[in-house]
Amino acid sequence: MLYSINDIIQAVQKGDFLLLAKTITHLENKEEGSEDFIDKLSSQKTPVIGITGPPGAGKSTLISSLVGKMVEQGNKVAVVSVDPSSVVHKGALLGDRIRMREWYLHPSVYIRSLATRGHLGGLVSSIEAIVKLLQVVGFDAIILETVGVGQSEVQVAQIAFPTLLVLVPEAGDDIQMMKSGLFEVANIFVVNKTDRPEAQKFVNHLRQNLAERAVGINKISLVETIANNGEGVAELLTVIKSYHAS
Ligand SMILES: Nc1nc2c(ncn2[C@@H]2O[C@H](COP(=O)(O)OP(=O)(O)OP(=O)(O)O)[C@@H](O)[C@H]2O)c(=O)[nH]1
Ligand SMILES: [Mg+2]
Repeated sequence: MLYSINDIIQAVQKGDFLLLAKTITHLENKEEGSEDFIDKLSSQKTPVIGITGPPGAGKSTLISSLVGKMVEQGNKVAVVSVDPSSVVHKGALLGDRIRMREWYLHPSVYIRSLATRGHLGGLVSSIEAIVKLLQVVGFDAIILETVGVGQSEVQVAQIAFPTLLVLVPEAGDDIQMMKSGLFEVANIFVVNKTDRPEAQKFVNHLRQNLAERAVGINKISLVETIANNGEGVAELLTVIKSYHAS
């Protein structure tokens, strides 16, 4: 079921996301006419902020806090979470409903999960289409959350700018991330859960590692946060905006 883009825009303006949601489902399933519909849209440069990192790093908590700051500043925000596993899907979704509870019914916030049933590869083109639609219908920013370390996540990360890699001061995760291509495509490294002991050691180690690699023209930033109490999140938003300004 495809609606006219103007009808979708008008509904979104009023905080009614039903037509948008139905259209996204259509695109997600690559139903007939999807490609044509998307091709006809004029592109918009609405910022797409990528947030990626290992499971449980605090991505959703961070997003909830970021969304709060953005809404406070009068912005309309869409959050797309790409969930790689059907097994944990229901649990993850439930958890997110709790963590982002205050945003689910907010007229300035649209939240959408896309399940991949284990393989993200086939979904990448749908995600591109969905992001293009969200850019056109009147949001001020789009947040794209992905979990994991695979090549497809790297592809998704490249739709966004800047891409945030959320890490936590725990042994193992950092090594895993450094090996993945995500470490190469990330613009902002967020060390979350800095309330944990040994956090500073991790931050120093990471800072050193990044300094050794920082030879190209690409700007790399490191921000420390405690997502569940909002510490560092205002600074993070400022850093994100500095990328959009450049
Ligand atoms: N101590 C501490 N806990 C945090 C912090 N940020 C998030 N958490 C907790 O970490 C857990 C996981 O947070 P989520 O936001 O669901 O993490 P996620 O990265 O979205 O997880 P997935 O979507 O499952 O990959 C939750 O219990 C949060 O309350 C933090 O800065 N410090
Ligand atoms: Mg999450």
